[in-house]
Amino acid sequence: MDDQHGSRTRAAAAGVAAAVSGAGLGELAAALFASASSPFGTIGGALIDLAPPAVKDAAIALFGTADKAALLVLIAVVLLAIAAGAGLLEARRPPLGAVLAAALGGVGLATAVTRADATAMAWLPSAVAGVTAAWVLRALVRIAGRPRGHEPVQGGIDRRRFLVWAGGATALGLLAAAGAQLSRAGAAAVTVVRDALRLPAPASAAPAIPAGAALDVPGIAPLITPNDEFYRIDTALVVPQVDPADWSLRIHGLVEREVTLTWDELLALPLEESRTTLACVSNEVGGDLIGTALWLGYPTRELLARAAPAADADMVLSRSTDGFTASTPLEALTDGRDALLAVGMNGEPLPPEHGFPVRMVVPGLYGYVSATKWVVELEVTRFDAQTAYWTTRGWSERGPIKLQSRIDVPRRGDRVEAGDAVVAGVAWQQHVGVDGVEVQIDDGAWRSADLAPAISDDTWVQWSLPWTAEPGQHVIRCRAIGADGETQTPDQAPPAPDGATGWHERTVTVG
Ligand SMILES: Nc1nc2c(c(=O)[nH]1)N[C@H]1C(S)=C(S)[C@@H](COP(=O)(O)O)O[C@H]1N2
Ligand SMILES: [Mo]
Repeated sequence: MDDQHGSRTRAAAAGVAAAVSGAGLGELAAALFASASSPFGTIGGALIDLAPPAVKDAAIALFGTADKAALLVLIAVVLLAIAAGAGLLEARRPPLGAVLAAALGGVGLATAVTRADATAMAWLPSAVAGVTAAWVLRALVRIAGRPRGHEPVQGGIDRRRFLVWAGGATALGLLAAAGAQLSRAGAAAVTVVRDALRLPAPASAAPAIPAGAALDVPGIAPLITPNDEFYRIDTALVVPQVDPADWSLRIHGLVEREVTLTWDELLALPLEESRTTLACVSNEVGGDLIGTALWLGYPTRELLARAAPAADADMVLSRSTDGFTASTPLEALTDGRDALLAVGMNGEPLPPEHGFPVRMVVPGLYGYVSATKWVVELEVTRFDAQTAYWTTRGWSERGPIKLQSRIDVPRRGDRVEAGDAVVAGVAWQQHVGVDGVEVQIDDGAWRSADLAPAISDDTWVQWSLPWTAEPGQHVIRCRAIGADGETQTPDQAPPAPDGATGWHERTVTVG
């Protein structure tokens, strides 16, 4: 019994060692020859694309912007479980385990070559990973000896020999993965290029922020969100590395003239600056998937005018280098709002994870239908002809931002002292604007909060209200009034399919 147990453990260990060596060598091959086609990254990316929308929404809700780290861990756990299973299978029915390992490599290979950003060598890393894993698995299981039927193996197994080989294969894999990491860091040429970049001064600077727009209330979200605090949402497991020297934007489809724009051509254009609040459709009521930045870029309206869209076009499908797409109403890109092909964020080139070198920013629309990062293509088309990434996964094809408000202060879990206190937060409905915010404490009357001057209708606005806090538990809720007269609805809706609604409520204890 013990022996059989031992041989099973060895078979599973052989599977894990084979997987680690295959994955490690595959990652090294990717780092050296095809950086976008890391087996881990492609299989993970495929899992993200295949995962039911509900799973993705749950991941975002559970882990927020840490969803990537959580996903990487999950993929690693799943792959290790499959690897252990392949080891057991190989011990029982050789060469089925090795075939399974090779097949996984095959899946990685197929995914890698069909991804939007595939290069000529995209097949190589997964092929290396699959062949290595299959070969190592066969060799290790042979060394481990295999149980015949249900008979325990009698003697003959050199445990030390197995340990040495399995350990060696694992160490080799880990070393290769470390080498891949080093080589990636060295090849982070794009980061070096970005660090050395000086963006041109804007031809048209953003107006000054009105005095008093930023309230002096500790704990309120800063009016302008620093880049390193800006929420990040995308489907890219590995941040795409786009060298501006290789970047170009192609505008095509229902246009009179196709237009291609290079990085140097883009920077030579008169760039404009504007402040816009970006918001994610997955943001729950009270959530923090929202932020405001100073963007620098070229107006999409000017750009599209060069291409001259056909009269029957009503949508622009923007495409990222990694294949993500967003469907934006043509009107929103041409109607005069500050819709930008952006290169700068808060005075710096876009950070890599926010779309370096070029992304879209469109006031008034959720990010998933407008804010394509690492953008390389604008296809002028029609809503009835094309669908975007999230639309095929159950989200609405259009995503105008809904009227919302949020309580920032008191923060959750804050101890509020009895006496003079303050309630404060932000409210937004980009490109419509906010006219007021009302606050209700417990079942009291709705009171108008003090609204700070807005930067523009395209940004969130801060609000505050003095409050004489009496000891005990209190429920604070807020609602915004839009510049079009609409009062924020109390009806609760989840983020899917077109944005959450409802009032933000916070329970606080005073005293
Ligand atoms: N290439 C690419 N661009 C993308 C996405 C993506 O998954 N891939 N996600 C969009 C979504 S859903 C949002 S909310 C915004 C978020 O932009 P940020 O990460 O810079 O805050 O990017 C948009 N642009
Ligand atoms: Mo989003």
